[in-house]
Amino acid sequence: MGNREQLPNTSAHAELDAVIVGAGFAGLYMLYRLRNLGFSVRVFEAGSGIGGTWYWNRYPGARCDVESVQYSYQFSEALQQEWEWTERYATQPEILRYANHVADRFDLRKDIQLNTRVSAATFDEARHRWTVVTDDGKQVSAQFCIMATGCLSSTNTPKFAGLDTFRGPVYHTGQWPHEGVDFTGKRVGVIGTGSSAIQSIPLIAEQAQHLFVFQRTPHYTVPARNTPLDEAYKRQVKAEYPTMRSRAKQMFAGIDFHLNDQSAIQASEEERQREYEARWAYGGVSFMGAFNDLLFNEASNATAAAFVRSKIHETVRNPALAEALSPRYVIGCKRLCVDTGYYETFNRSNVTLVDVSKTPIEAIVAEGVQVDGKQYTVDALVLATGFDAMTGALARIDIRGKAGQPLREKWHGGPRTYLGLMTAGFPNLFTITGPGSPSVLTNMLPSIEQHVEWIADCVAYLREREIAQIEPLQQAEDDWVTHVNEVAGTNLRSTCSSWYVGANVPGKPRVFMPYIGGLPAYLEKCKEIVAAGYRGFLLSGAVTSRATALEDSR
Ligand code: NA7
Repeated sequence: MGNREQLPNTSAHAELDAVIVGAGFAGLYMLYRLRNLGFSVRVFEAGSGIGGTWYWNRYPGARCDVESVQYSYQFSEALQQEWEWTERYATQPEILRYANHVADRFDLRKDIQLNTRVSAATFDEARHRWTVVTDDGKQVSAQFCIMATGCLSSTNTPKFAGLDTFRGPVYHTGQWPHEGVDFTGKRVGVIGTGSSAIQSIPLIAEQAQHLFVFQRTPHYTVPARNTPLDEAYKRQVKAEYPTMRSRAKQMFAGIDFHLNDQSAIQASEEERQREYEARWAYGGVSFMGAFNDLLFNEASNATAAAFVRSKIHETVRNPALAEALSPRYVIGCKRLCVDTGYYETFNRSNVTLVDVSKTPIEAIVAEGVQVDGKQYTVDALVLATGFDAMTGALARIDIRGKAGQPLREKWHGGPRTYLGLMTAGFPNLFTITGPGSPSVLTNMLPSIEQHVEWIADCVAYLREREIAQIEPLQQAEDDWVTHVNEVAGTNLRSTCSSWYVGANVPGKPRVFMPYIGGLPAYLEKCKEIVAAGYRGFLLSGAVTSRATALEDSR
């Protein structure tokens, strides 16, 4: 099961309890929860397989930069006991195998329709239901429409003049060919130096005859120190999973790591150096936990930034090149990258860094890339140019709420939500890890699980009381948006041009999209609101007829 031909229920008359858009980690778990509640559910997935991010991002070196034992579901103890992670940071193929294992283990595929992109969703006010239209022209009706569309799923391809005249293949890291790409003997150009570029560049450089890296802004990256997981460690983690997971929930980013609760500027130069060296040697994003004020105090942040720059200069032999690779802005402002051999790669004789910060890429021509009147001849181009983050996937769907209002219009000046879960005027529409929730600032898996569980509890609550719809009150949403913006203003992360603020997509309104108040505060807020009878939400309408169960219509 799983492709659209084999699911007979996609007829013009299909009546479901819920439609879920996307079969990544959010969609899979949402399906599991709703099915357990006895809801009739259909998942639509644009890809020809499940796994979301991990289905699309198959570029060389793609792996998670949260440790595997933490970047995994915790809803099933049996699942976490039986699954064996092999490396500290799992590769894309391993994570995709895990997603497929979950789908099989919980028999999820029978309700997932692959190769089907949702093109529109319109709220029918009289019936309190969503009409969801797919790209094959079919439609279904569902009481609830749940967007599990991902935060980084709509790729960003800058409008380079002449891109379509390039004579060779062009690959986007976020839409990598399934059969892989062999760059042996090729001259390759990589545009971008974010996380996807930083992971793929060392491996492309090993294959290519010559690699040109077009860098607009250097990114900070710390070594991963990836390693195979030994049996003793795996046994220990499995024995302690519940404790580790609950510790993680107390952490700002939902990741269990040691935060040194000391200010960087109050520490001595020697203490700072010792702490940064220890974290650099340990590897990974816990580098930012070296001191408690790195993202709140510019002077503290500057000490961490200077330390990383010193490491770049130690690693890269050519001082001018090291300087060109050294960022000069707040560390952690753009998402901190985690690498294996990135800076070392620039010591290779077959790698050239092309600085496009002051003289942007003029054009792509048939033979390559033109910068500042100079042509860089390449046989293949890799666009590591990122995503229209957080709102891009939703904006691609023509979503219309009450009175036919388009979501794109409502969010014209930036996304507006209550808790990142719902938006006023669009009843019964949920966004898993939507803008206004901690989402991308946290370990995505626990954040996904929390949203899925919140939504499942909410729809069960409505069903028990035969209530037809829920939507945020305008005031509650306005207050939440104000709070999200206020908190963003206290954090150094909002101070630079990153995809968190939409700066990578020309014309996108500059708004800090995720909620930066930290996971513990957010979890508390969500709980409180439910305990107060869904404070800030309007629950209305009586259910007249229950949707026909999917099983009945087969
Ligand atoms: P990112 O982090 O958004 O990186 C995209 C890169 O592409 C970044 O270096 C951009 O430079 C560069 N870029 C974008 N447009 C252009 C143009 N027009 N010219 C030159 N360079 C350009 O995307 P990733 O896929 O690497 O990572 C996204 C997230 O996925 C990552 O944070 C992890 O959470 C996983 P800029 O910095 O904007 O100057």
